[in-house]
Amino acid sequence: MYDRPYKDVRSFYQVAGIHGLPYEPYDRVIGVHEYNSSGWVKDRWGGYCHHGDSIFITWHRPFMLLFESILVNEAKKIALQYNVDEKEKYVEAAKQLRHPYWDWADEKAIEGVPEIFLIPEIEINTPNGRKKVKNPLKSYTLPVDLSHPLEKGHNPWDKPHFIVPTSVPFTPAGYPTIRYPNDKYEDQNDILNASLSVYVSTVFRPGLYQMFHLSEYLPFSTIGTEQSEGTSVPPPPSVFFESAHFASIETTHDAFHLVSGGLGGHLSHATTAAFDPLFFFHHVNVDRLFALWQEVWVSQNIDALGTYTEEMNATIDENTDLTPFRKTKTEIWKSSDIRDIEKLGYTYPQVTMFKGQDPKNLQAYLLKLYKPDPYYGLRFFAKLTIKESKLVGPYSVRVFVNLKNATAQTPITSPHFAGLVAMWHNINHFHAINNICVMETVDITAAMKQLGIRIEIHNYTQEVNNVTDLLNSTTIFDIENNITIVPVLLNGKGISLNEAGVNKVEVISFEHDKVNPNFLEENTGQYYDAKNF
Ligand SMILES: [Cu+2]
Repeated sequence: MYDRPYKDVRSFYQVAGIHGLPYEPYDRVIGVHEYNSSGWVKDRWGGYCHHGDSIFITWHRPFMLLFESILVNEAKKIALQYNVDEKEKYVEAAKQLRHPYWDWADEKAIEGVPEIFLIPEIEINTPNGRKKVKNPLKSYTLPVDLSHPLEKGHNPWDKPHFIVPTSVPFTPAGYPTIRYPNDKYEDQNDILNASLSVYVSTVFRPGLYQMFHLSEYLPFSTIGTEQSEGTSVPPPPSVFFESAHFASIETTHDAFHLVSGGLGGHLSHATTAAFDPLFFFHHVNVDRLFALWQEVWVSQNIDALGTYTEEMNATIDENTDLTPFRKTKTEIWKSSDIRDIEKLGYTYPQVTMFKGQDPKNLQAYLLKLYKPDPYYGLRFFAKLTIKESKLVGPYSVRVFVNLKNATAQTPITSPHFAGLVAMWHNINHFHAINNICVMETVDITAAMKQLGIRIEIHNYTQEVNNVTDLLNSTTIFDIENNITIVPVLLNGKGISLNEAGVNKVEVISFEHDKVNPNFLEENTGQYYDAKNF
């Protein structure tokens, strides 16, 4: 795929270029929903990919399928080139080949990115014997310029005066994709692994743990939003309101993008992410998480995707074309076509393992697999409301517990660091003009435990305020003193809450170990305190 001419639709360049840059048609699909009639052409997102809407997760499925089918076809061709005594083995292997996933929430991920993505060279058995080759999983070298040259000093060819860019990196032809570049345009894998290790326990595992409890498609699939108070404009039709208090697959996915690319890295920006080969291992994993979630919650319910249309109008629903992915010469895949992965010709190990069993068994397995820390039971969350149009991402909003003077310089390895919200996806224009806020949560339980903060279930009857007869809401939490919110740009620079659009923080708790819990049921939660900014 790397070696094909870059204009060939089977080339890595063309397939990776579907997601964001270079904003050119793939396979001549120019899309029926091009944003050209509403007067905001200038701001429009030029890639095909969907983020921040209900088909984020379904759009990426045919994307992975396309990549995988091209990859497998290449493998089949290469297999035939081996000499007679090896050929059969390789032909069989090519038939079995599917694009692998990397589970970045597995406990092993705490040790960092697997070496196969980091080493510069690998030794493989080619049809012409054993050879050392440039490792195709470490980076992809651009055949043509990607994006446009930045200010002087910010372009890789400016080294040794290269300054890592804060915006979308410019990659000249002949330069590789990169993660956490230093001032010589070299990968900094030590920073990548150190940051990843923190994210695994603070963001990824708690995120997936929450996500596998969600029984409804919309809160599971995308970022929760609400409209700012005092806005008179009616809500845009494509926006889903009143979402979960919890992590969705998309928010957890966003955090992976931030942490894997770092400042100036391709994975950090939706416009360039798919050019890093690690992107596909990440997104096949996201697809796997989707498939597992479907097994837990949807397998018995053939109308499940109906929830797409319940909350949405005709703008985006299960019949929206997932451009540019062709199902046939004349038809484009739709979300309603890609529900059943087995019909699409693939599966995942844990899906097969639990086939035919009560979905609760699979859920229990997944909850055990991603249990963020040893403490089941009552879990505490900081829920943040962030105005989406304030600042173009990527940036993160960090949450610290009991560290009032925490700043952007406070290391995320601090025991006070609870987790973060990744503001990754591009500003959705509908959201911008309608003052849409995203609601995201950070699980602060592990940090509280580590700091010795009492988290056992309180005997609330003891804590009713004698005067008001109400529960004493500050029994555990006094947000002013206990919770510090620190927004940080990719370059490590701190910004104010106002600049980052942070409007509000609330602290809530839920019990996770109730039988068949559904976090969306209001009455399962305990509300402690809120602070507006
Ligand atoms: Cu992604």
